[in-house]
Amino acid sequence: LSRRTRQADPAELVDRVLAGDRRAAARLISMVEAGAAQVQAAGFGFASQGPVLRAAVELLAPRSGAAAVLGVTGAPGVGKSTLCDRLVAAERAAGRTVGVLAVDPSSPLTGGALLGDRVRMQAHALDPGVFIRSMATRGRLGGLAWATPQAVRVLDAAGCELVVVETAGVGQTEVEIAGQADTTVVVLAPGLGDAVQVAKAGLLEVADVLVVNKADRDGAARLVRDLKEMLALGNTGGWRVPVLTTVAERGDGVAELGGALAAHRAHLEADGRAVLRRRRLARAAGEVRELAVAALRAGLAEPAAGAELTALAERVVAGELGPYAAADQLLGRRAAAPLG
Ligand SMILES: Nc1nc2c(ncn2[C@@H]2O[C@H](COP(=O)(O)OP(=O)(O)OP(=O)(O)O)[C@@H](O)[C@H]2O)c(=O)[nH]1
Ligand SMILES: [Mg+2]
Repeated sequence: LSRRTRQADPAELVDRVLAGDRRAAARLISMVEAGAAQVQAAGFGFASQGPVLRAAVELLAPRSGAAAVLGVTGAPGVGKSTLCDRLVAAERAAGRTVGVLAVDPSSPLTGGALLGDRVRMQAHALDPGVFIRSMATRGRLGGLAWATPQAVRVLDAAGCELVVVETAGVGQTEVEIAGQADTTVVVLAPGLGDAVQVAKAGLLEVADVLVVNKADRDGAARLVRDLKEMLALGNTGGWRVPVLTTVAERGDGVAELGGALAAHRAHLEADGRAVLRRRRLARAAGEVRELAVAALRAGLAEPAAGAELTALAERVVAGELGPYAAADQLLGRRAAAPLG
């Protein structure tokens, strides 16, 4: 009981994370998850874990940034987790430490996948070189954008050489998160959405590698052809997006995928340095923006702000003030409340 209720000491927690202590990393990610839930809740205010999380992330920030971040995204059920599991095995065989963050596994579309991820990745459960974490951000996606970069930072600081972020779904938030990885793999499967849907969702633009998984099913060749045609229309820049086929369940094509990922990494470290820099900036900018927006919302949810809002609303109703001017006043007086 005392372990659970004791307020953590951020400096001690950070020391343990930096030493690669999995339980400390898990605890910090739980705090991120709890924070995300509060970000999503209407009228949230940061509860007891806020200050600890804030202090810990600030201490971790200068000690992170070494990890390669791989985004794996695509429609629910295409086989992302199965593929990640295979990639983790390959990375481990090469002696590298890996962290896997499966985000939004509890969305209504994929219900139950949380358990599925655990089962699928169980092969690595006892491997100290692998850290697998499903991060539930129930319901709305607001918390996802807030939580993901911070959770990546924790795994990075904990010494994971590769951090894999799996996001299920093809909504704007998932696409944005995927686009903030160093390398993004977009996974498709026959019968689970076509190339046009992927293009419409903006996934072609963020894809560095396209994978048609479940190539044991009918329609894979067609999907590959469609994707290649679409890529031919828009393929510019120094990197040619490969379209690979895999049967993740059997491990077919996974070595080729590993080769493509290594090639993209090499590209980012040579001609693509500007791309890597841009993506890391996008990741940091997203992190900062989400914290700022959350702080602003927290400030507006305070009772004092509520009273001021009521007073302003009365003047709007009375015709004395326009709604824009009222909003300006509400914001102007209220520098965002510091988070935590
Ligand atoms: N036929 C076939 N089935 C596969 C293949 N790869 C994965 N599957 C199956 O497809 C189902 C979904 O696989 P997951 O790896 O959970 O897919 P996911 O994309 O992670 O799913 P969500 O996280 O729910 O979006 C599972 O039943 C897998 O066993 C494949 O190459 N061929
Ligand atoms: Mg999955």
